[in-house]
Amino acid sequence: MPSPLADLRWRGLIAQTSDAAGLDAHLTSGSRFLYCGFDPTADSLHIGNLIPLLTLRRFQRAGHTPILLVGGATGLIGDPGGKSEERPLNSRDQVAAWTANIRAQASRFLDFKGANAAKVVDNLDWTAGLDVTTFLRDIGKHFSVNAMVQRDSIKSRLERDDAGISYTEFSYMVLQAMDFMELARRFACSLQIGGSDQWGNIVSGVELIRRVLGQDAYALTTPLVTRADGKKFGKSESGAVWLDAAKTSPYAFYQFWINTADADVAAHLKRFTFLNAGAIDALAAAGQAAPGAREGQRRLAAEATRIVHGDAGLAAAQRITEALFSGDPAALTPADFGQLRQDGMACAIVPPAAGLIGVLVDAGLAASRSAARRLVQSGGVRVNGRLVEDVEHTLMPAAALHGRYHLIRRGRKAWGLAVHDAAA
Ligand code: 545
Repeated sequence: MPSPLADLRWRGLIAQTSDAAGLDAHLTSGSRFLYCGFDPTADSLHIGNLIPLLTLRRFQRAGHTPILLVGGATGLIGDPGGKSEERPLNSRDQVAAWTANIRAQASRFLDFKGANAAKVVDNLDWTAGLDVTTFLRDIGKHFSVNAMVQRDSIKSRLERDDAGISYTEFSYMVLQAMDFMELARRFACSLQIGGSDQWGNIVSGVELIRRVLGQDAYALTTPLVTRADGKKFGKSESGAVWLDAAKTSPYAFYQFWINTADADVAAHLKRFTFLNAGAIDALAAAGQAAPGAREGQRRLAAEATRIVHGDAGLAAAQRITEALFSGDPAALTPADFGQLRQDGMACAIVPPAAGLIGVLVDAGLAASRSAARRLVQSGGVRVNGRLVEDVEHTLMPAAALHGRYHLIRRGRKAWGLAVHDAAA
């Protein structure tokens, strides 16, 4: 079998591997099982989790079998890695609910059909029934506390005077190591991947498997995504970029990628799309020749939005983008207007025959009625794409899109929505 590692390396997706040559030989000599874990510490995954998810998919495309692990047990504990302080415990009900979300959301990225169909497991399945003396005797005995305190995630907390670490979080890596061994037993799973913050946890599992099962297992981490300007990747003006459409609309998601700096486009295309080297090199060349055209950004946005929100989500994002660019919202669906409201477009709920002047003030598009009048008289206001210069103009349901929506444009860049309440 061809090795997937060369492609991953070219894409900039390998931070560290244990035994690179051994792993390469292992992956080229047969179809293997690999896994990546996701703890239910929030109700949705975000853009940072996309890299390991897509990497699982890349391995699957190369003929290996991905296992998605949801941390129904580890989510009850909390990974101390990367956290400067102890995490608050979430309730069992909360963790169970989030586990269901994460399982459904992450599953969409994998293929559950065919010879190497993906699997989903929950570590609560083998942890819930484990009694404490068995755990301490069979698992704990293989861990040296002397070695554990040298791991970054724990060392950094021990070195601080103001924050320590509980025995609960200290034990976290033992649970993750036990998972890897359990999956090695069940499926002969031999590779665990994760972001570079997971290195210590993954290597603990590799060592446990060697000691207890006498088998080789491998670790591979992906780098944390950086931006050319050194700013933190994955934040938009309104905060984290989530994969859940109810938290970050497909339009907002698409715009996040459209706003990628020229210097980052090629690297993002490699990491966040399945486009091949030829296609990415061509887009990079096009970007050099005509930077203003932003062809790479548009392709990146289209590919990433399709991967996360499907064809319909991408079509909606492009429809809304085009409507706001041209000023003509005629093609927008009621759900598209819902996305604009969700994304925080200024919105006023209005009765039938609402006067435009008052609406401009209510939607925050004018500071006062007299300012609103001047705006309208000077030709600065369009309603559903049409110039309105009459200060007496009223917004009627009959003229609204879908009987409810008036998209108001002030000048070139400011937008607002007037919506006739469905109940009215
Ligand atoms: C648990 C049990 C295992 C194997 C792994 C785990 C989880 C792991 C961890 N991973 C992170 C995570 O974030 C929350 C996501 C859902 C809201 O904490 N100990 O669960 C992230 N991970 C993806 C990448 C990561 C990592 O899910 O590995 O590096 C982010 O890119 O932080 O047996």
